[in-house]
Amino acid sequence: MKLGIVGLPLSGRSTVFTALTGARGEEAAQLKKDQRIGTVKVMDNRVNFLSDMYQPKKTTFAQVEYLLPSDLHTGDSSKSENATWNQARICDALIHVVRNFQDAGGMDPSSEEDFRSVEEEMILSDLMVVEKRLERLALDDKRGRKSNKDEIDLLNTCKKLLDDGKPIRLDSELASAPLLRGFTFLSAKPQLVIINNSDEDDIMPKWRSIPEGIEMLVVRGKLEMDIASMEPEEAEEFLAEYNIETSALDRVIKCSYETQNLMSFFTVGSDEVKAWTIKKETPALEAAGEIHSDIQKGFIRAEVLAYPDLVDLGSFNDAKKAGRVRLEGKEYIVQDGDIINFRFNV
Ligand SMILES: Nc1nc2c(ncn2[C@@H]2O[C@H](COP(=O)(O)OP(=O)(O)OP(=O)(O)O)[C@@H](O)[C@H]2O)c(=O)[nH]1
Ligand SMILES: [Mg+2]
Repeated sequence: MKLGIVGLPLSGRSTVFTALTGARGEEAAQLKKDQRIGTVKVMDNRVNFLSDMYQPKKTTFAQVEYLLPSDLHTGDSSKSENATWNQARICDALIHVVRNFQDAGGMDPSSEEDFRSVEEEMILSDLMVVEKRLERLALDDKRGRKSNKDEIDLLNTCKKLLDDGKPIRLDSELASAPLLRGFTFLSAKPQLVIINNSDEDDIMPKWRSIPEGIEMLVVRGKLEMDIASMEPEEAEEFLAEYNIETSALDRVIKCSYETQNLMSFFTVGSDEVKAWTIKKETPALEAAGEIHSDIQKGFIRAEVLAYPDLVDLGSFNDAKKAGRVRLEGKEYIVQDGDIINFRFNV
């Protein structure tokens, strides 16, 4: 899962990026020239439990990749804006950081206006893409080249929404239409808004209207960044002192799974215990393809055990004896926490 961190200048994007990647980051956040990427393990007690049980050579947690697009200074401000957005376009979802602390000049925050201005920028950027494509298709049409009527219809539906100043994600069918996937619309992406509060403040600001189709989290970015750089004992003290039950890192990951409708299933064995991330409502055949295309092609059956049943019965074999291990076919909808052994032939 790739999450792009966006927001206005000086909203605290770098601070939040460090808070999210600092503590549990693989070799801390790798610093790249144009974009900054940090990979973080998704902590999951179920994986720890399975790893204790199977004692595998390798334990693999799910991973989240954070990407902090950098402002590319091309000299032309509209071009550099585009270059920044183009980095965000390749992400599965966006984390939108909004300033809710007094800035260096003592200016009070205006979080709702800030949020809307970035939202508007994304909508305009998508509208430009739509219009350009529609023009192109009209030209093709004039030259007698047949264009895809469905694509034109979908693009016109997008245009209508965007012209009204609305993001594409409000229409979930449109947002997930396979024909539109290639356009990587910014306003179609799931969005998690991080309200970046000052250290002493953990209250959600009052907005005149709550935007539809997004999740919002209050995070004390600077505080969490400081905590992320501490040794565990010191961090614990701070978490207690500031009354933080769950770190921003864990809250953001949990929320990201929710906004994108994601869940995990597990594969187990003496070689590896591994968590896999898939969309909810994924059939077994597709889940198999996540692991390897050969397993998908040669799919026979999925041997499935629900995680709580394994915990209940103590071992896979005992669960089998108790009749809790099911044999499921291609169409079976994989459930969160399923432990799956795919049977296949190549
Ligand atoms: N009080 C307070 N200050 C913060 C917080 N988050 C960031 N800042 C300060 O705000 C300034 C900007 O933070 P950055 O994280 O660099 O913001 P940015 O969006 O990456 O900024 P640019 O990349 O420079 O556009 C810095 O001086 C931070 O120390 C916060 O939660 N509380
Ligand atoms: Mg920055």
